[in-house]
Amino acid sequence: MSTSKTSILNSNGVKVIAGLILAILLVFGWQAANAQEPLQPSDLNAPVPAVTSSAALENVPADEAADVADPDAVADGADAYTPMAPTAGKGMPIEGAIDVQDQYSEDGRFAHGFHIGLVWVMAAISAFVLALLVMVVVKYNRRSNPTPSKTTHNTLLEVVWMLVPALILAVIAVPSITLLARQYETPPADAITVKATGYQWYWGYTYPDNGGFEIISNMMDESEALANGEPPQLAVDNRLVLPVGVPIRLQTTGADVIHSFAVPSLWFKIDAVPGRLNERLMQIDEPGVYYGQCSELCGARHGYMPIAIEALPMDQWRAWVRAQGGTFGDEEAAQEPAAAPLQEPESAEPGAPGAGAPPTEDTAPTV
Ligand SMILES: [Cu+2]
Repeated sequence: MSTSKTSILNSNGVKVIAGLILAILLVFGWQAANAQEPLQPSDLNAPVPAVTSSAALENVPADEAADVADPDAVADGADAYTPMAPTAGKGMPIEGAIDVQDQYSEDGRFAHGFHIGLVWVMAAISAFVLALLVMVVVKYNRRSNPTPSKTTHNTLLEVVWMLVPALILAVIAVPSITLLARQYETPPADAITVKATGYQWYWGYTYPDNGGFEIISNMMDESEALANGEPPQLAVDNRLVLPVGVPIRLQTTGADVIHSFAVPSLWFKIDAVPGRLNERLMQIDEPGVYYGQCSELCGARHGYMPIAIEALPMDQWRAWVRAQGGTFGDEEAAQEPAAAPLQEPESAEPGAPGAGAPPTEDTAPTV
């Protein structure tokens, strides 16, 4: 009786394992197919943004809007700045997406590539182990292999299964430690400093290099966000406006409790801790709107203090700073009256019309 029970278990076991393999392959295949598909604007839950209050930006794809906007138009006047319309699927989560968000910083692209590579390594190892498992189940079950071998050791095999995983880990360690080091890279001395302060429950952005003005950023109402063509619960009333293509020293601190400043599409996350100033280098590749959220449980409205970064070309960013009443260190220096060039007085030339009479015995200095 026990024999028949075992053989039933065996044949059922094979079926169960075959079913599992099929299921895993299907899930993997579906994920791989999805990962390859380019993100479509229609994938996005939020409506495609078309509403802006600026005539210049209307009917222009948002990724071109920054180029089309006339820099002179925003050069002076506090009311000239118009918040950029976000691009669907850029810098924001997409419904149904399974990969990390598309990256718009150098570190982000490096990390994304590493992530994809790791997924393939994991998939290969999983498939290999699964294949071994299936082989054992099929080849060495009681029916196909009634008299099992009594082998207990195999030196070569044991060395190989120690060395190969160790080598794989050593290879993975190289990009892994590189990424870690890149994330801790100190901003260069000429980086633009911006400080993000976490409050319960909103963000404040200070520009110490530009006169120290502060922008207070609160979450936008859902209806207002949707009317603006922005993703609800991510849109804010006042964005953190930053220049593209230059290093930014982003400092964080907490005014009350620990918050965390995180923007997935820029591969950026750093805690904002009361009594402590953290800083990290941020560099944004291209103009756009990039959304993030507080990523440290900080109280009742933790989920309602989103981050929205608007990255602008340098001249437009400078115009925005001026519109906020900000200043620039280099401009203050330029406004100082130029000092007259130093030159020898005319009288220094012997025999020149302005030169005095040469010293005589009476006028010559005595030692
Ligand atoms: Cu928070």
